[in-house]
Amino acid sequence: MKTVSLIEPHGGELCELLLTGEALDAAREAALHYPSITLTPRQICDIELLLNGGFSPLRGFLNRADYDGVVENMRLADGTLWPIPVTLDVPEETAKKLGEGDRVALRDQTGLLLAVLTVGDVWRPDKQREAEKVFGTTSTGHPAVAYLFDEAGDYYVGGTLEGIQLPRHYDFHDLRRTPRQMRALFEEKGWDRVVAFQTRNPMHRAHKELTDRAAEEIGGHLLIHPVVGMTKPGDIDYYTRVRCYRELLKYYPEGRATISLLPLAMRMGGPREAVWHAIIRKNYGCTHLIVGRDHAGPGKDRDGTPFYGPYDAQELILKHSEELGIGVVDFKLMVYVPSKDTYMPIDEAKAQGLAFEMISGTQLRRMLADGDEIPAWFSYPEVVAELRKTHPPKHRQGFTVFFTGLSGSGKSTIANALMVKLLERGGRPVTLLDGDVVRTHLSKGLGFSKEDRSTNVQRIGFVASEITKHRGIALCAPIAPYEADRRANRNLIEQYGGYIEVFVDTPLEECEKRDVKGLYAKARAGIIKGFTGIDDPYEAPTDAEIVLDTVNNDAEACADQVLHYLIEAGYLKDGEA
Ligand code: PPS
Repeated sequence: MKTVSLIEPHGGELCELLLTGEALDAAREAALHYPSITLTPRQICDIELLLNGGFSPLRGFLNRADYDGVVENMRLADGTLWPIPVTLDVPEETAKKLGEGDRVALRDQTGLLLAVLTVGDVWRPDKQREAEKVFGTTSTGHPAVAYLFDEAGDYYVGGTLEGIQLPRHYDFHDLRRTPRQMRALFEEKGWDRVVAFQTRNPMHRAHKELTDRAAEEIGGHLLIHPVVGMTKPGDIDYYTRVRCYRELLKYYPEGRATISLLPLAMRMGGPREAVWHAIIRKNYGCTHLIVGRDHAGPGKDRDGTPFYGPYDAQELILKHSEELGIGVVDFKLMVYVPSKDTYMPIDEAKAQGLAFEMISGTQLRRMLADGDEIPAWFSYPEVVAELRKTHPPKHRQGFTVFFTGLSGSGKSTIANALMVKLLERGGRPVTLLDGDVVRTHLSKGLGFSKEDRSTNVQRIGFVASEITKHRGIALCAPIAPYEADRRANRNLIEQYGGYIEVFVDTPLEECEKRDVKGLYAKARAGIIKGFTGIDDPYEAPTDAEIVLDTVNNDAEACADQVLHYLIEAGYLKDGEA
């Protein structure tokens, strides 16, 4: 570990933007007459840090000159180092109504007034340039670039803020400290040197060891400062993480460490984000920040290329640490050395020719899903117990079996057969969302246009995702002719449990021959228009988990094939549901 120390205890000037007293009452009153903008979840995170001083020295959302400077060379117009554009993005119709000097009420999604914005510049940014310069890529495999291109409004509104109140939180009150409260706590405890640990993942023994070492190294204390605003999609939810951190905290020597939650919306911007993290931590009164391998990196692009080099973030932050006025504690990956029953940096273990072990986040998830024992050297029993509560083994998770295929392919019959087989086994509740039946309630009134079919299929997906989240079994059997809808459902459901797509691959001729409902005859006669397979498309799945052949196998055999898959894949345990 190498440290660079430039100590200025308890941060620099704090730029809090919250009004008080009569000014607050007057602003509240006046805001009744201003137009409103409802902030997005990410903007709410940003405004919290603007108002509470976490983003000092910013006094609002960036105006154009500041934005250009930040994008081009990481500096505000006055030359101050600032690496990430903090902008208020809005759709064109909102932007068109705004001009310099206008005042706007900024509200959360429930209508709560958070701040008044005095508009400065309104402009259409060059998003390609922003992505390229700030994140070093225009690939939407990068979450912040995907957000910028697909979700952010096309215009930015800059301006200064007068804060009315901070966004409301109903959770973990005792752990949510503002920069001012954090500084006050350090002062009260007499902690002059505090190293912050940034994290968006659960912490285990390796993290405990390295943070302990970092505090020792600076001769000070530790702030565990996890991000609970927005992190990388797919991360472990912060409620679980915070319960884990609380348990871990008990393992530090008395009085060495504390924890506070940071409502930051991460951009996963690697090197630039590391510099941002340093500024924020300094505002929170920390004197040092731990910066590790691939700090705030989004991992790899879709083609497997990493977005940033593993030590790019360390390099950039070290280059600027003097100007930032915060020390940097860099660390290498910590690994477990069984022969010494201890943790040490990987390069030390290698240099000494020692065998070592480690478990990656992905491996840990797999071990939890398989119900495997987590070794004691890796984590603490209380932390593992918390993780197991929200990440039960596969056979305790919910799942969705999504049948797709032409009308008359046999979806409903097989799904029904599977349902009774699951009910026979018992254990978990089973819901069948059959195409025909769903159209009598959930999707009543929808027709068979492309839009209506999408709505229907995605409604089914939404209900299935809720069932899966609550650890039940959802069996769905619509035609679901479009790949995009099936993919959307898969993405949604996989967040909560299993998604198994079953392509009931019955050829059109066979479906037409069966024609149980006489609909193919009507479609051929032109009585029904837009019938799937006749004059409406069916996009056959290419990535289904199971493909069923109903010509050579009866419904029961097909249901057994699915059941067998569910057991093999671990969703069902032999002998129980
Ligand atoms: S979709 O495309 O997924 O929304 O279709 P779905 O909700 O499964 O409804 C299919 C059932 O509706 C009957 N039906 C039609 N199917 C396809 N195309 C057209 N135009 C159509 N009109 C009515 C048909 O009976 C389907 O039932 P299944 O059980 O699939 O045979």
